[in-house]
Amino acid sequence: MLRVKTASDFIDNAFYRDVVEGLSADVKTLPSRWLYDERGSALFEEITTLDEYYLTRAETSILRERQGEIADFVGPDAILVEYGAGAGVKTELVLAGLRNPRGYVPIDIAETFLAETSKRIASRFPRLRVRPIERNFLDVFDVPFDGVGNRTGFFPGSTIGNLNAIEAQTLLSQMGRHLGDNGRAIIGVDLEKNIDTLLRAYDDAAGVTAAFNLNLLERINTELGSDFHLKQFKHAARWNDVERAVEMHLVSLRDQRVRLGRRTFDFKASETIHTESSRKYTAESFERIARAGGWKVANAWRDADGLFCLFGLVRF
Ligand code: AVJ
Repeated sequence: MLRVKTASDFIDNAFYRDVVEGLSADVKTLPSRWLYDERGSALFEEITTLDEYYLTRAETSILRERQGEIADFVGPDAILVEYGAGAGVKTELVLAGLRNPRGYVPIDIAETFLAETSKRIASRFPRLRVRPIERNFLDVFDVPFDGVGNRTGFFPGSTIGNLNAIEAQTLLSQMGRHLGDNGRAIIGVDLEKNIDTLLRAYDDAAGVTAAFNLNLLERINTELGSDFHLKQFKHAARWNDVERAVEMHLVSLRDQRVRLGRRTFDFKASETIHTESSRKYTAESFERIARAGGWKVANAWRDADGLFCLFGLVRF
């Protein structure tokens, strides 16, 4: 059946609602979480292997080099609660260092991904009780206590950088409730550094990050039936000095009109859609955020080049 899709086809579709709201605003934005469809997730995995994208390498090197110290910080018989289930080796590096870990609670909105992660971890650590929770970790929910053991929250990957100050504080407070008064947390944070290095990490020479960003328009075309001309937009990475964040934008290359069902969205030449902010912290600025969320910094583990930091937090 060939007909133009109308709002009623998508009225209860969260993606549709976010796209309409984001593109109707004076300053156009799209929430970064929609970057991660199947192709977007595959492109992000490719980004983590790029020379310019130092974050994953730096964080993994800290987890390897400080495995023993991190295990001491977490303590024996721990339950590890991960915010956003881990795809790679990071979770395994933490768990492998721990003495007698009791439980692993991955929290993620992506059902299949969560199931895969749970299965993989359970098979590598047969004595571990794995209890996945299918939620967006920004929602308010409980982590039911399940067996003994002090709890440690794990939030790697600089994902906290995608949250604004209020969201970060809200998540850290929620982690406090989940993890209890003896709870600990290990948070992966990308550090402020020279702007060229930061911008290169988000605008690589091979164009993988550009493809990752533009895939969002492709996704809107295929899933919502819009008519974005991908050639008429280009990827840009920009430093926002006030927010202390690298921003990804999609820049309109000319005046143009895009159709989405019966709606149209007008773009001026060089007008942008802001698709992601990756905030960068200093030890001081992160400490402030942590405090506001009810935590204090007990440890700060950096890689040899001082690019990235894993903060070990305890409750106030
Ligand atoms: C996975 C969200 C932390 O912000 O650095 C990589 C995503 N965006 N290149 C980041 C991303 C562009 C990444 N996070």
